[in-house]
Amino acid sequence: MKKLVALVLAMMLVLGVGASASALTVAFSQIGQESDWRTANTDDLKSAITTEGWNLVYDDAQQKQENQIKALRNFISQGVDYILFTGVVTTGWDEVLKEVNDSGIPLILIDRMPDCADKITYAAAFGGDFVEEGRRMGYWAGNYLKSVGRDQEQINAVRLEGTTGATAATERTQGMDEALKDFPNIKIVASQTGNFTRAEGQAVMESFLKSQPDIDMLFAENDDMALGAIAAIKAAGKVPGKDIIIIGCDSVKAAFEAIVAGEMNATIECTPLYSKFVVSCIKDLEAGKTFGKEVQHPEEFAYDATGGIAYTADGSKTTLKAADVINDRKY
Ligand code: GYE
Repeated sequence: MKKLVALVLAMMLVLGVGASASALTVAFSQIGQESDWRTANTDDLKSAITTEGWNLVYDDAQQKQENQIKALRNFISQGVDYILFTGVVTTGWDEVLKEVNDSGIPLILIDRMPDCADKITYAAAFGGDFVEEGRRMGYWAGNYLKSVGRDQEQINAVRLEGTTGATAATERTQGMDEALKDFPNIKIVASQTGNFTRAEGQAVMESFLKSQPDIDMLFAENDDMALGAIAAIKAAGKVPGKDIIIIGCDSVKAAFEAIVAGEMNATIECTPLYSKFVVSCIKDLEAGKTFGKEVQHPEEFAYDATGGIAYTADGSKTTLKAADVINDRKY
């Protein structure tokens, strides 16, 4: 009898029959924890993966590319089933992503795309359209000024850029510069990185307020930097949202609160919620479906105090009122 039990157990081991035999292992190399957007993105993906009953291997790189490279190599040696990846910067991924390809582990790109994307193989890609988000920041600003009769006035704007070398920063800058060509009264007089964090947004805004005597507008490439800047503006004795028009990006709940309080003027949406795309993508891949190489962008909106301000080049999309959506925003 004992022999029989041992034999059955051995066969189960060989066949991989057991509690977690069918559970997938999904690894996720995350950038860090710099913003409310990032926290929401991490929580959303982590909880969706575990809710599916899949095993999660998570790594927080603390904003360091070398940590992400190490994490990816660990994922390969652990033989995980899927790798989710977003890169802190755009360049320098060629070698390690080729290693991922050589391992045969399907790679799913999310959020920030690496510049070697056309040279590697990946199963699918989901991310924001950062150039378009930058354009929307510019169009909202120009159209808002028109709506309050200030389109002939010279407007001095400062800009808080995101992490240097990150697609979310360089592409938002690019889109904004493109849109602002249509509004020659808005001039960017200073532009510097605030690393997508509140603390650095505040510190850089403090230095802008000292070096620029007359700031009318602030473009912050994420809401966290806008919120940091609001503290700096108040400390300098100015009224955020009135003396200085503030446009952020992401549309996190804290930005809606600032808009409702009259301290911020608009936020262009960039959703952090990728789990619904990623989970169904993995299920489809398991069922043998394939996806193209194009990045799939979720539908996104823009929000301000009044609603009704056009934020696209063709004027076809207009803002929603932050006060109307604030209670539904979970992050
Ligand atoms: O806008 C910012 C975050 O890559 C889209 O990273 C993301 C950006 C987001 O830190 O808040």
